[in-house]
Amino acid sequence: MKPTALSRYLIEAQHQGHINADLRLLLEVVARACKTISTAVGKGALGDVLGDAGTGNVQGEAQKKLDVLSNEILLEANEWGGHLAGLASEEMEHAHAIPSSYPRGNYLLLFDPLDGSSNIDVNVSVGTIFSVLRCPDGVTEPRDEHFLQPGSAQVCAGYTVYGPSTILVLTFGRGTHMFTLDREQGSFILTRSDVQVPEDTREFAINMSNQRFWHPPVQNYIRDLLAGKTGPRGKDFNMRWIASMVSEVHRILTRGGIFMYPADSKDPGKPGRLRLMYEANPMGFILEQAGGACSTGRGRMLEVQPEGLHQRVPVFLGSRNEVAEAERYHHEHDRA
Ligand code: FBP
Repeated sequence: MKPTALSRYLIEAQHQGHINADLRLLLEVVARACKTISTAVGKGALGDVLGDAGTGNVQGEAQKKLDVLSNEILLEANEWGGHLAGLASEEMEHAHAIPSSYPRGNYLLLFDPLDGSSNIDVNVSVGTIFSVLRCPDGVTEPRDEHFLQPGSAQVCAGYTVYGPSTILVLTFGRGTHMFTLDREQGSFILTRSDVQVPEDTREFAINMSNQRFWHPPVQNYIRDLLAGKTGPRGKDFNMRWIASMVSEVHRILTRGGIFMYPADSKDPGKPGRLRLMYEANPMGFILEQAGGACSTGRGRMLEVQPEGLHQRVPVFLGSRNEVAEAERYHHEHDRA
């Protein structure tokens, strides 16, 4: 059978009534922007794109040159297409309404232009994460508050991982599908449809260096994982930590696992490290559509009512039964 390119896949989804023309266009534009980012990431030192930009983002984190460049690529590509009412990014303090000089559409796009960017300089995989929401009726100049919708309201979510191959993973609520970039042809080709995450796992991912700051339920849960065969879980677990969420989620979609970035006492002002709107929610949608789960440890991620564009949350995601197990430790602790 002839391989299916993303464009054809989206046109067929439109013909079947699963997406409308605007959403198809939006996804085509995001995919094109990701190809451009993939080229820049791939050039590495030859493209003069490595290292710090010398600036900080809204959260006070040092920006890499590629953070800034990826943000510009996504902004520029999406601004004039006519399918969006507004955009929001990890790299921008506030939402950006589409200027009145361009046609406006009904969607809102949120993105983390280059997640895991601390890995760029060491040539480890990084990625772009995005989430699509509907612009509330009657709103033509969307502001931050119009983006504050729970993850269950997402119409589409995806990420692109820039690794040995560049892979775009997408859901619009009808399963999770993977498209690999054919670098010669310049198009994304469907390489796995209806991905299913194994329900059980023997692999976990957490930054162990934060152990002394973890709260009791996480301490107890990880203690029991580490106890292995002779502990209460009765099986040995393996551990991975890439420090690049997109790569960790990609591994989990491929062979299962649980990934965690819990809240801790290191900086009590920060309820976790990862951001709800453009990291946890899109990954949650992607995982649920693949039979996995995404939780705050105390409840379904997609049901969290957001309070801020850059809000942080504790994250437990991956194989469904293991995420349920992590939640059990939280509920037991809360009951005691
Ligand atoms: P950024 O959004 O600032 O890139 O941070 C997110 C992230 O890089 C995740 O991709 C990764 O899982 C985590 O931070 C790594 O954190 P740590 O440096 O504590 O291991």
